[in-house]
Amino acid sequence: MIKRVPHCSHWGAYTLLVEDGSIVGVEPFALDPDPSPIIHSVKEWASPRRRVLKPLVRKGWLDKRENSDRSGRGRERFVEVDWDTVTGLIADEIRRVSAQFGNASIFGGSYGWTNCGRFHHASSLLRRMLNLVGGYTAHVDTYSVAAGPVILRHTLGNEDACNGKASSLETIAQHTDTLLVFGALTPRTAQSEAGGIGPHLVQSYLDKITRRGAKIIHISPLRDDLPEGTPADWWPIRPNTDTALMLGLAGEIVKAGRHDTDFLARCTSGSDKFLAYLKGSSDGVVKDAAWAAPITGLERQQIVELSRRLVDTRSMLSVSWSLQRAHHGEHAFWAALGLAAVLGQIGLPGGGVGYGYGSLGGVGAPMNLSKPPAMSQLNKPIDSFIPVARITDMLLNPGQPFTYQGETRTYPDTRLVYWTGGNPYHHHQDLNRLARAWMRPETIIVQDPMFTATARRADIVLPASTSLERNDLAGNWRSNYVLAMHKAIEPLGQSRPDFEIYKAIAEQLGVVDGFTEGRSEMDWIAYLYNQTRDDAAARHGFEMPDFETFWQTGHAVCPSTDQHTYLAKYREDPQQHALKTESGKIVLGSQTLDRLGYDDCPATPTWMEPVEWLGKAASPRQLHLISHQPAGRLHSQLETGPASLALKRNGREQARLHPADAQALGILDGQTIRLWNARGACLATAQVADSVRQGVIVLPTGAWFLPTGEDGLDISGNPNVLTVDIPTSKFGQGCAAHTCLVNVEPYQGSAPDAMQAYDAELAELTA
Ligand SMILES: Nc1nc2c(c(=O)[nH]1)N[C@H]1C(S)=C(S)[C@@H](COP(=O)(O)OP(=O)(O)OC[C@H]3O[C@@H](n4cnc5c(=O)[nH]c(N)nc54)[C@H](O)[C@@H]3O)O[C@H]1N2
Ligand SMILES: Nc1nc2c(c(=O)[nH]1)N[C@H]1C(S)=C(S)[C@@H](COP(=O)(O)OP(=O)(O)OC[C@H]3O[C@@H](n4cnc5c(=O)[nH]c(N)nc54)[C@H](O)[C@@H]3O)O[C@H]1N2
Ligand SMILES: [Mo]
Repeated sequence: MIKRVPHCSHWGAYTLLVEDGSIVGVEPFALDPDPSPIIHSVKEWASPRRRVLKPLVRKGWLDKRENSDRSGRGRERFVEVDWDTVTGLIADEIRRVSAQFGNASIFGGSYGWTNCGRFHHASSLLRRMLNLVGGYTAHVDTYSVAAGPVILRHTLGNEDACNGKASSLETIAQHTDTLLVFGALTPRTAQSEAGGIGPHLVQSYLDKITRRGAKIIHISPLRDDLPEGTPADWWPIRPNTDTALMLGLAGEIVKAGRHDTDFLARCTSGSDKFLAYLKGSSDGVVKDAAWAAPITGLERQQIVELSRRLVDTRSMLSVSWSLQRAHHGEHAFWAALGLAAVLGQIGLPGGGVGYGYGSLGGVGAPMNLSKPPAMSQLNKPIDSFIPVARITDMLLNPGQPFTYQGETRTYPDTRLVYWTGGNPYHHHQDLNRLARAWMRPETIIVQDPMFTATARRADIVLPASTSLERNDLAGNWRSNYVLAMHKAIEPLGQSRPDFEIYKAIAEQLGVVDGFTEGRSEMDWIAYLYNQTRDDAAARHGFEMPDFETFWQTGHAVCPSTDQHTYLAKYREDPQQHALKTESGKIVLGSQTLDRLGYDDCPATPTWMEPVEWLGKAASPRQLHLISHQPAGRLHSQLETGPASLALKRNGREQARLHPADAQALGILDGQTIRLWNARGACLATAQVADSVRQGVIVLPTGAWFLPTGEDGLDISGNPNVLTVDIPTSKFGQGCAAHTCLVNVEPYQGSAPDAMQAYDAELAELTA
C-alpha cells in the first residue's frame, strides 16, 4: 500500500509516496502553480551512499584531544564511537573550553540553511543548547545579505526593504509602468525560500506585469536572469558597476532639473551632499550618462532616454540581493535608494525601490502577517559575535580588532567550532585561505546528514537525520503558508534528529530540562503551530485550523496581504511616521559615515572601483566571474540529485562564457577548462552561449569541493576556490563573492570524474 506523506523543503511543498518504508515517488503540492524540479531530488537523502551513518571521531583527536596534530583533518581516518561516548566527549570539550578560555572561545555562529523544519532547526537548537551553558560567539547578518541590511538600517531605519517588506509584487503588477530590474527576477532563485514555501508565484507576477504592458529594462550580465518569455530590453552591464549607472541616471535627472525637490526636502536628509556629488561640485566630476557609459559598458544615449522615462512614468527599481554581494555592495543598495529619492516616487503604489524580488520566493509575495513558527534560542548570556562572512579572519586573527556598523570590536580566541546545518567548504570565499585558518581551532565538531567537505575536515562528525526521517513544520514571515512535514522513513544508520542529538548533549551538560522544557517532538510542533495560530487570531481575528486538522491536511493558510506599498504612510506624513535613522528621514548624506571617515564607505552614495572588475583586468583574457545560485539544487544540497546532475556535463559543473571570449581563448563548447587566479584553480565544462555578456564567465555555486594534487586543483567546479575573501566595506563587512577576476584556459591534463573521486575520498576516510 502506498502511503501519501505531506512534506516540505526550502524549494517547496510536496507529497511523498512511501511504500514498505521507502520513497517511491514525489508529487508537487496541489496548490503550487510552479513547483520546483528539486522536489524530485529529495529521494537522494534516503540513499545511504553519501550520508554520515554513525558518530565518528578522527583518530588523532581521539588519541590526543585538543593536542592533536590538526593537519590530520580531512586526511586522517575516522573511528566509530557510540552515541553515549560521543556526546560525553562533546560535553567535556564544551566544559573545558568554557572553563579555560570562556564561552566566547566556542564558535556556535555556525551559518547555514540546514533543512526548512522550524523545530529541528539545527543551528537554532545549537544556540539554544549553548545559551544554557554560558553562551557562544555568534554571527550577524547572512551570506545572502549583509552589506545591504547594514546600509538600509542606517539609511531607512530598518532592513524591511530588503527583507520581504518592500512593496508587494501585486502592487507592482497593478501600478508600475517602468520596471528596472537590476540583477535577476527569476524562478531560478525564487524556487527557494528559507523555511519553505507553498505556491511559487514569481512567474505569475512576471506574467501579470507583462500583460499590463509595463516596460522592463533588465540590467544584468546574464540575459536569462529574467526568464524567457518575459519581454524586456536587456542591458548587459559590466558586473559591479550598477552604482555608476544608478548615479548616472540620477545625475542626468538632476542636470535636467527634473528631480523631485519637494520629496527630497520633506523626506530625506543630506540630499544637498548627494546632489553636490552628482553635480560634481564635491569632486569635480559630473555624474551623468556620459560619465556612466564607459564605466558600465552601456550606451550614453540609452541612459539619457531611460532617465527621462523614469521621471515621466511610474517607475520601480528592483534590485537583486546579488548586487550587494560584491565589494562596496553597500553603495549599490544606497545608490538605488538615492535614485528612487531623486525620482520622488517612494511610497506611491508601483513606485520607489525594493530589494530582493525573486532572490527568494517569498520576497514581494503575499506577506504573512502572523508570527511565523520559530524555536526560541533563549537569552544570550554573552555578547560576542562576528559579521558572518568574517569567519576566516576570526580564526586567523584572535584578539585583533574589526569594525562593524561603526563600532570597533575584537575577534575572540576560537578554540572550539561546532558547525551544524551549514557547509562553509561550499559557502565561504577563498576556500584555500579558509583551509589555512581551519588549522587553528583545537576542536571542530560537524553535525550534518551528509558527508560534506566540511564534515570530512572535522574532528567529530555527528550523523543528523534528514527531515524525511522525523516530524516537523515549515513556515516563515515572508510566506503565507504553514506546512506539515510528516516523517516518511526511519532514520538511516544510527542517525538521529537534531533535537535528539542536542538533548543527549544537554543531558550530559546537566541542562536537559531547560533544553526540552519537558516537550516531545510532537508537543513542540503543536506548540509552535499554536503560537502562529493564536497570534493570527489575537492580532488579526483570523481563524487558522486547529492543530490536528492542520496536521492531517498538511497545510494551513496564515493571514496575509498582497496590497503593500512600502513607506506609503511615511510619505504622507514624515513627522508622524519618522524613520529610525539619525535624522528620522531617509539618509542620503550621512553624518555618522562622515564622522567615521571610512575610505571604502563614504557618507553619500558613491561609485568606487571594486578591487577586481573588468576595468582592472590585466588583459582582455581575464574574465569577471559570477558565481550565482545553482538552478538545480539549493547551494551544495542534493548536489548528486537528478535536478543538479541534469545541469552538469561530463561529470562537472558547467561554466558559461560568450562565444567571442571562447574563440579568443581557444575554448570549445563541452571542453574541460581550468579557471584560475592567485587564490586557486578549478575545473569546469565550458558552455558557450551568447546569453552571457562578453568578458563574463558564470559558474554556479555548490559543487562539492574536491581539491586534488599538490596545487589543490578543485576538480568539481567550486567557484569559491577563486572568489575574494574581503569585506564589502569596513561598515558592512559582508560577503563580496560576486567581485572576482579569473583566467580561463582549455585544460590539457587528465582529470578523474569528480563524483567518483569524491566517493573514493570518503571510502578512505571511513575505512
Ligand atoms: N561564490 C559564492 N558563494 C556563495 C554565494 C554566492 O553567491 N557566491 N552565496 C552565499 C549564500 S547567499 C548562502 S545563503 C550560502 C549558503 O551556504 P550554506 O547554507 O552553508 O549551504 P547549504 O549547502 O545549504 O548547507 C546546508 C547544510 O545543511 C545540511 N543539512 C540539511 N538538512 C539538515 C538537517 O536536518 N540537520 C543538519 N544538522 N544539517 C542539515 C546540508 O546537508 C548542508 O550540508 O552560500 C554563500 N556562498
Ligand atoms: N535554485 C536555487 N535558488 C536559490 C538558491 C539556490 O542555491 N538555488 N539560493 C537562495 C539564496 S540563499 C539566496 S541568498 C538567493 C540569492 O539571490 P540573488 O542574490 O538574487 O541570486 P544570485 O544567483 O547570486 O544572483 C542573481 C543574478 O545577479 C546577477 N549579478 C551578479 N552580479 C551582478 C552585478 O554586479 N550587477 C548586476 N546587474 N547583476 C549582477 C547575476 O547575473 C546573477 O545571475 O537565492 C536563493 N535561491
Ligand atoms: Mo543566501
